[in-house]
Amino acid sequence: MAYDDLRSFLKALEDYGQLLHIEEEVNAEPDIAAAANATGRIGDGAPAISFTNIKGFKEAHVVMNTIGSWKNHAISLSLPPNTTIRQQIDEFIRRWDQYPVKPERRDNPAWAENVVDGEAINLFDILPLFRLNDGDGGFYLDKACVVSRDPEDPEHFGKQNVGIYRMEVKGKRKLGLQPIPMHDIAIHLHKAEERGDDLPIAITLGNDPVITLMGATPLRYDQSEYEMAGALRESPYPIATAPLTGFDVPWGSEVILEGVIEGRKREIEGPFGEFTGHYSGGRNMTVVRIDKVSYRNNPIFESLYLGMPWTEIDYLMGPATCVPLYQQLKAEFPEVQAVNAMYTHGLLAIISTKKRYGGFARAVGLRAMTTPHGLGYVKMVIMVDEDVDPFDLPQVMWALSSKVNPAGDLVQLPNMSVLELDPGSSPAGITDKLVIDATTPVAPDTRGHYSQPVKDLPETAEWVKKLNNLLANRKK
Ligand SMILES: [Mn+2]
Repeated sequence: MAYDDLRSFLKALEDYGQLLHIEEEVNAEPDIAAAANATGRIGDGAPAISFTNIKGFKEAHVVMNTIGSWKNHAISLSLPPNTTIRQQIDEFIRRWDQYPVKPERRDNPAWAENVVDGEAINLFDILPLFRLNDGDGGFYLDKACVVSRDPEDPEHFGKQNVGIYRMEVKGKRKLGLQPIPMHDIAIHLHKAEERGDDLPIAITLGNDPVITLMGATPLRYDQSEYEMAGALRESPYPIATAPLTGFDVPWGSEVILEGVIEGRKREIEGPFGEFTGHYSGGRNMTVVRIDKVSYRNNPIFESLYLGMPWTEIDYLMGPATCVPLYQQLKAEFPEVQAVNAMYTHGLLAIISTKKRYGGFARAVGLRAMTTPHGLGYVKMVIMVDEDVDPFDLPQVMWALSSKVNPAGDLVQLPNMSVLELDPGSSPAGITDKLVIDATTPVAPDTRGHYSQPVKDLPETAEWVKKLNNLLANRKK
């Protein structure tokens, strides 16, 4: 069953025993972030955590790590909690093919219960803010969806974008926002600024998990995140009209902030501990002015801890990165079998493919770098044969160790694009990229002497079953 809001998702997590209530009184800093950080250190079944007893805060309710384990990721897709990673990705791919599913417009969103306008806005009153890492330059909103439209084509539903961008709360109604140039919001902002305009935005906080996953998924520019959310949750996605901007926002959000990115204005933002496991420094970023806030009574504040992998963001972005890369490659190269881009948001990707002819795998690796996500992320690709599972890292290591001769298997491309947050890039945003071809050469590439592969014996599968049965039934 699909979740229409954060609260129904929390209920499902609770029912599966995947929501832990922290009842003792905690300090907003550092306890909330430290506890969320700890969920990434207690194994793959980590729960979401909920705080309602926070020293100095009145009626605050903060939830962390809602998607931060494979169990919770499965529940976010309405799958049984023990669904394997590979099954979750296969199901994600299957549902993706149902795109587009038209959204359902609903009236009377709960977030319309309270409204504050203009000078009366004080985000510090409405949001229980706290810092995440001890070197952060301020309070961050890092799990909110930001909705914007193409200023040259504002009625185009698909070009309306829903994305997650980090935002620093800098004043009562002032934010800093990082628009990564490869992301859709940067295209909208660029068009607005060319016209000398501000870019209106609607920021939605406290959302159902599927729109959060979609906000982190690199769709094509004109593909609608709401129509993909409908496909992914297997029912029309509920949207409502935001009162100030008229944008389409989730019907089930806890809080809606509306305002503008002020055109041609930049101020220092950061530092902030990032998904790369490194801080970004303070950099010039855009400035947001909030003009209207709408929120539910006693809104639940949702945030996400990130830092040294793995943390919630790695689970959130893992399948959401693998699946679009797979779908976009598969559309042109049906030989592609699987894509594992779960490491550091796809800065590294492992791709298995059949080969049409010599050099083919290297060509597929290059293409991955020019997909919408690849432009800003895919810095290294490991290409493996069709019988190697990219999700099985020992198999990948076998391919790397036995199939690679650097003399012909490395393709290094100088001075390519990557997001500035990549700590190795120099200058920031420019890096060499590398394809490592760990596939077996095929004609006319006749390098090496791979002879005949040693395959599992034909009877092995039968023996796997037999041994498993014997083990399951043996006397303790
Ligand atoms: Mn988009």
